[in-house]
Amino acid sequence: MKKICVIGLGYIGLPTACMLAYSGYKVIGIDVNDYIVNLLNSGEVHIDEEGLRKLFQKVISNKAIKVSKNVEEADVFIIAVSTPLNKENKADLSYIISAAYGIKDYIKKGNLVILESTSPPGTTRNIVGNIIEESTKLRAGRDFYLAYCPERVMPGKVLYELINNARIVGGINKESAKKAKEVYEKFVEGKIKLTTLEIAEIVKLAENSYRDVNIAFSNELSLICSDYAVDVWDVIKFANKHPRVNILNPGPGVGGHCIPIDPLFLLDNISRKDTLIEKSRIVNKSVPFIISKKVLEIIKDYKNPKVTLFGLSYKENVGDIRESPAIDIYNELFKKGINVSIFDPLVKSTKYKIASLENSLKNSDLLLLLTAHKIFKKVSLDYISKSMRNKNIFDTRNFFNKDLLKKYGFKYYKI
Ligand code: SAJ
Repeated sequence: MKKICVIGLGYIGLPTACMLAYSGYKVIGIDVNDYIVNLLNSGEVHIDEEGLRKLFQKVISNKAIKVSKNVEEADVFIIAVSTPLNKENKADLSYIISAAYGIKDYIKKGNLVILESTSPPGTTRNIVGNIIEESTKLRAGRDFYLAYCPERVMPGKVLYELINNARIVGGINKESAKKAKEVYEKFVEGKIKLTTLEIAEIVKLAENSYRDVNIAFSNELSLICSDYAVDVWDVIKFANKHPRVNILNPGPGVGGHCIPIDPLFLLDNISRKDTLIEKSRIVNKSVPFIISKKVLEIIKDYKNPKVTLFGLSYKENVGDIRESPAIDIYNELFKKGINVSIFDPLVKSTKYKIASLENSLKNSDLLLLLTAHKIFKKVSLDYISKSMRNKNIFDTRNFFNKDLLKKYGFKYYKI
């Protein structure tokens, strides 16, 4: 039985470690964070993802996984640490660098090292490979295998997508890619495609940049339509009848840990300026401020206005608030002295105050819907209309039914 050491037990590392343990590998999960290690060792998980808690409890109770702060010898090392942005909007590779230094003393001839963290092109070879080569006598591709295997899973559907999505595996040589494929094929049912390190790194970044650029198009289209006083959702609905057109949804901005960040990683080492990718980032980043301006316009005649935000998370049906555009909107309105109340039952721990439904709506002048959580459908319009001081709804996700809102006397704004 192979032993796999997974470094980093976050959004990707933990589910991956669990799936590997469930498929029969002996897994050691490593994290530097005491809180996470202690929590996991008490049988609880720190990530809210469907099915994850149950799966983790199964694999920890049958000892298929062990959680620790200390790296051990293993056959395979998977690095799944986070790669945040630094102040210059460049990739902060410090966690990857520490992980590579952390495993170097445990790597033996014939081991396989896989990087999963989203990183700028060249990171696997030039950072992970070089650190191990320089501090051991081993050569990547000759003495140990080196591969890059990005995750492509969607928060909210992580376990399902870990099993069913196609995967791309890049190797420093063919043998390395093949060895990495053997690890994943124990639980991945999607196709596993083999390629080089750099292609696999760019593929991951290209996918998320593609999405960012396409969402920027939708957001720009919504601003154009607003100048023409035309409903962008109707435009999109009709345009998408064309067999080769598939316009995405405009919204309050683009959040999450991946899409707002990965395009910047793709541009990390290039000299070209004024790229479409960079401009799309600018469009998507500007949207929360445009929405905030419109909110201020709607409530300008009210005395001590109160705004209710429905949704703080970056997208529907998850509690994840990383890079959420709702936070920019909250901060912007708060700075202007507006009384802002947030209702988001999916967000569990945050420094932002999450109100009850009742308190969030009481005496409110505007309900601003930022996230299309299914759970919001359960809140009756009758209740909303009776709780608010002024019946205004601003819908950034095309969530409400316009005709129904009219019946209850709401003034309806949407992007
Ligand atoms: N959004 C829109 N309009 C849309 C679609 C999304 O405004 O039509 C917004 C969402 O509300 C959200 C943001 O974009 O704020 C990102 O959401 P998402 O659902 O597009 O993506 P993520 O960040 O949850 O997951 C993405 C996925 N990548 C792609 O679809 C190309 C996922 O497959 C990746 O694994 C993940 O990034 C990642 O970890 O990189």
